[in-house]
Amino acid sequence: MAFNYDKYLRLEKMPTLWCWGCGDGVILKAFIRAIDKMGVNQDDVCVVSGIGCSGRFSSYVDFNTIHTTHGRTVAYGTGVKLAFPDKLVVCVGGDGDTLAIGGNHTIHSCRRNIDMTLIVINNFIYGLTNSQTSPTTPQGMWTVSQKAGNIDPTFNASNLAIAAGASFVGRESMLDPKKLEKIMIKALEHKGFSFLEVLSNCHINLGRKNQMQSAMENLEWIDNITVAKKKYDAMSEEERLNLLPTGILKQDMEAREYCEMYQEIKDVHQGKRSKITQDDFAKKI
Ligand SMILES: Cc1ncc(C[n+]2csc(CCOP(=O)(O)OP(=O)(O)O)c2C)c(N)n1
Repeated sequence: MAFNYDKYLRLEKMPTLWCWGCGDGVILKAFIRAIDKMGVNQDDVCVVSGIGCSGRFSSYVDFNTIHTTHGRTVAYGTGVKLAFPDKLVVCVGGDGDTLAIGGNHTIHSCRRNIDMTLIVINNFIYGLTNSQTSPTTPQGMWTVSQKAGNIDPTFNASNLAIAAGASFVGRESMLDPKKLEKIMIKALEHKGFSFLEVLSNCHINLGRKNQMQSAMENLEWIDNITVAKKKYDAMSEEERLNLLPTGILKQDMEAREYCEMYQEIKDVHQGKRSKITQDDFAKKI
């Protein structure tokens, strides 16, 4: 039987505002399939997205949703999760949304290890606003804000999340929807903060202005800069240059989850337990 996407979509919002061939649609489908496979009730999911093409994500899905301000996805997501720890909270944003204006929120969410997922749709550019440089734009590429070529050093989003303490970090591209669906399930099921970077195309506002005239050429470029982690690990430093490993890059099952610690704070104030001390965190010091 054909998969019933309609069950999860706000059909009155269709067609989407995304350009023909945009990877955002592939990512949305993988997400819906992942939720369906996990068997989570739609009312138990909250999708929070910010501003940008990727920010439209929450408008199209029939879950609890918040379409919030630019860069504040994880701040809103944190509020929802603390108020409703039983809900599956999923934040979605672009590379600009989550790493530029929202960069501070992203690194502190990684640090706190609150049990929610952040899907960063990395299309290497500010798509919606027509091609400004983002923190992940490769150096040398044309952008509307750096027409002579981008000179800003590039963030490796997943490495940033690892360094900031996210307990799950994964990267996939939208080239293989099945692989994407699988890693999404892993990220969504992970207890703690899961950071999932999904590489995607923006052939309209990145590709065709950078010698990739078609969606296919933009996809080929993504294919050329990605390599499975296992292969990547076996490569020399020189071979790894400009390549991004895909797959699960980090998973720490031991890190303490924030909502559980927050409950302990509540217990202290309600006289149910003694104050939290450094000894409670002995393992982490
Ligand atoms: C406070 C604020 N600053 C700037 C903007 C303008 N703005 C809207 S979307 C966007 C960037 C979008 O890029 P990205 O987050 O990478 O998402 P994409 O559109 O590529 O999916 C910007 C700068 C805004 N809406 N609000």
